[in-house]
Amino acid sequence: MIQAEQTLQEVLGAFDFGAPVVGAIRYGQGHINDTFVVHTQPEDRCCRRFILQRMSAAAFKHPDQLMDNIIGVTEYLGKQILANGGDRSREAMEVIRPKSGEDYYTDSQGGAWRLYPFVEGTVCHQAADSPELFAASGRAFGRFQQLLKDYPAATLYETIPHFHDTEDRLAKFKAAVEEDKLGRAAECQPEIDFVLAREADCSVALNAMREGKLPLRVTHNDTKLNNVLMDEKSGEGMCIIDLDTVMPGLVLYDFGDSIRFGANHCAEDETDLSKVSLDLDLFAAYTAAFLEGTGGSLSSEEIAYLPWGAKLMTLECGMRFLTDYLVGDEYFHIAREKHNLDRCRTQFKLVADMEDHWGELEAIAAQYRK
Ligand code: ADP
Ligand code: GN1
Ligand code: MG
Repeated sequence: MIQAEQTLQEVLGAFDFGAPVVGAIRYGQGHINDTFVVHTQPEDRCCRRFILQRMSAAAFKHPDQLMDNIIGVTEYLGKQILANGGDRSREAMEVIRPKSGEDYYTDSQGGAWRLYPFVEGTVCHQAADSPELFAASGRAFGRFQQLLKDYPAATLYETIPHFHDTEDRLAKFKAAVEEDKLGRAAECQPEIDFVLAREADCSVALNAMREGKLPLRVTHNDTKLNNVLMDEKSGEGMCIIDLDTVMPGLVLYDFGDSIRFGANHCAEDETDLSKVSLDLDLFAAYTAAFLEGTGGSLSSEEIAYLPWGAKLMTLECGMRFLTDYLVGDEYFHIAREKHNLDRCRTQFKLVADMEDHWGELEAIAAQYRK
């Protein structure tokens, strides 16, 4: 795939920004899409900003279906927010169509691009510096799921098939180890063994779902702290972004992915593993807030499985980073050699830490069981 910058001028011409564009630069710390902030200069007021994204071709094979989902979900959320007396322009994403009137623009190289207004007056955090901040993100993700509880799930395309199917992720991981096409497996043997020792864990949530203990809901599936914009004044969660993976899923995916990313004091790619550990206070704060956000709608069984959500999302993500390292870094953006291996190692350190504190995690969740 050619650099997004090479078609940027063409793409800027495909949208009506309502004022001259004065700049467009790379933005944010997402691992998947190519994100740019576009600055425009209207004559009569101050600069207006937009988020322009080239959707990842490695991740999303059907941008038309992806955009269909996003337009459906953002319009639905917009109506609910208006009905609740909220501020539609700040609390929900909004797709701005290209001049052609289609849902997104396809550039001359085949890249698929979309445009959103920049949600102003918000902050995007890369780490949870306090339990209050982390709790605010939990309330927002819990509320997001509540708002979508009656969304017609059957209309949603599966944008990435088997996204949180941990058994499938395990099978793909094993295939990558087997093929070892770049000869990288030998240096990752401890990490490979770590996964193989936890094969049975990969089926825990799926078995519970198959046994009818856990229902499918409409979930976000990528609930990292940097996928919620916080109001810069109140500190509360303002707008949930990165809706690429809104699909039917288990509630524990959304809970677990937030814990994976946010309940420790290190970046996902920290190389000093002695610094990486699960913060139980952050775990407790998020649990309380997420459940508050869901408005008490989770079953006792779903609450009981929340610690499994944390462990499985972390194990699965580590496995995904490792798989990508083994196949040659095709999926996640990397900024240095072995970046995906470094990321994998932090995830497995967190998994081990969760196992060491398993009783405490279960006790925290148990407080909220009915
Ligand atoms: P990726 O899938 O690559 O993570 P995201 O959609 O999460 O892409 O966007 C990457 C980053 O861009 C976000 O973490 C956030 O900082 C910023 N961002 C995305 N959409 C908006 C928006 N509408 N307003 C302000 N910032 C945004
Ligand atoms: C990706 O898109 P982004 O950067 O918010 C990935 C998640 C991973 C995460 C790891 C569509 O999230 O599944 O958990 O990286 N998103 C997709 O940081 O694969
Ligand atoms: Mg993101």
